[in-house]
Amino acid sequence: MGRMPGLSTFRQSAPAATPAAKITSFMDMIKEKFKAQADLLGATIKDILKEHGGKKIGEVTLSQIYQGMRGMTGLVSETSLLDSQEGIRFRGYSIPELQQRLPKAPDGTEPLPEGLFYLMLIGELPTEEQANHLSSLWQRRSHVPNYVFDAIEALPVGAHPMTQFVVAIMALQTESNFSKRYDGGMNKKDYWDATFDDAMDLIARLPRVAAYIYRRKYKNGDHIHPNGLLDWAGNFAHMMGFEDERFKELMRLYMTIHADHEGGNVSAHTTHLVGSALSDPYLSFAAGMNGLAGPLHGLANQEVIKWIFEMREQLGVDLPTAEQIETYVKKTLSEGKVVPGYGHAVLRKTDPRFTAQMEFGKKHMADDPLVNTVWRVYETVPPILQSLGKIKNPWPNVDAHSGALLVHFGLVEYEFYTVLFGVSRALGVLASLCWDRALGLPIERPKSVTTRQVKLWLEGKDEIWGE
Ligand code: NMX
Ligand code: MLT
Repeated sequence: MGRMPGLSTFRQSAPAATPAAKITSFMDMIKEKFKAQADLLGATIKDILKEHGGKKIGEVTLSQIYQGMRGMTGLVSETSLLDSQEGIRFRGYSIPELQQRLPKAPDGTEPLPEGLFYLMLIGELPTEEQANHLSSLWQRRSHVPNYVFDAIEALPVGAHPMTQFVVAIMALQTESNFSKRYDGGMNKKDYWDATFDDAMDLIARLPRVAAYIYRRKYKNGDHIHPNGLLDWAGNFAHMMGFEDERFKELMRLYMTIHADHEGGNVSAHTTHLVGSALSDPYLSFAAGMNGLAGPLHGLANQEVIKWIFEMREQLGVDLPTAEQIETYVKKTLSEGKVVPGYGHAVLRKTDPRFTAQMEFGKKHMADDPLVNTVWRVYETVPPILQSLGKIKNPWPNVDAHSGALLVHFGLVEYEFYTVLFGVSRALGVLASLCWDRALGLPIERPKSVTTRQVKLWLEGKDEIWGE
């Protein structure tokens, strides 16, 4: 692969707008605030467990252990909570509330993801100044060592962007504070501190790595320098090569709404599980991203747009009619495939993340035929899925909408979409990982059984498990 002139200076630059001292004291301030909150919550949990530790929170059925533990409460995650009817709330705030209450970019109307991260981490809405300090802090920490770019370059350019993304995260792992300090004999009471440092570094670096992959794969390696005056998502858009202010606003919204979906989804749960072995945040997050790359999870965002493009191509129209969509959906189902972007393991109503994107579409591109196709699919698919009688949620999830908005602005390379999801998901799962270590959560290790043992238990011939 040819290198563009100026690539070496591109690789070295690490911009920053706010004075270093101010940023260092901001980092100290949020660390202190976080630790104080964690100590408080740790004490509360201790009291709860002392008094109520033996209380049952539910019962586990055989169906649940054979069928993906659906509906089984088995985890604690502080950053967000999902209600099957209402959708996600981040520290108690719904998406429309966040759109109102989180700080915005100058002249912007969408929330800054920096604000959401602060909220998830500290548990309080940030001021505009705090969100801006976080932007500057991440700018300061965004330097990506050259060997990370070399690791990406070692892969064939045709490698899936998620493969390139995970390889880059693994290359970055050599930078882990947690890992170095653990090797040096770190006291367990300091785990949270090293996790915090790694989380900040990783979040700061991901847009740079992701944009590098995008420009490498789709723009002939013509890389773009970061802009130290922009916020995290705005700068990400800029480094990918998108300067339209509306696209930057879309990125701010996108990075906010994809960030977290309580603790049990595959990417969050995997990050948490791997982190429980004291694998450092880079190892844990890379594991989570491998889960996000599955088509039933984050990869569904590329599958949706691919499915719509194929439908339009087969029908030879830009905006298919409801009848045409119905026929195409039935064909998809008859071929033993899922309709991507529809259904959910927990949600039982339209995902509010879908609705937020629909509102964005109505505001900025109401006449776009692809966006209108998404809306027509929304009118057509649920009754068909419902009529099958087995699908628990016939409504759209977050992935049903995102691609059409991105295509509108020219981000048509749909294999890249899951990387966008992954950059956003870092905010939630890494904030959670800080909490895991601050609360001293232990290694996760549920009990498993064999079907032979289940049968013996059903026949009354064996105790199934025990302690
Ligand atoms: N199209 C066709 N069949 C479906 C769909 C769908 N969209 N959703 C569920 N089903 C099937 C499912 O495969 C299962 O079939 P079978 O009994 O033959 O194995 C049956 O309906 C019951 O499944 P549910 O209990 O309703 O769903 P489950 O909780 O197991 O799975 C999903 C949830 C999200 C994996 C599933 O709805 C799905 O595969 N959706 C399409 C892929 C997708 O959009 N994933 C993105 C999820 C959001 N994200 O970003 O992670
Ligand atoms: C997510 O955002 O993680 C998805 O909606 C999947 C889930 O919640 O299980």
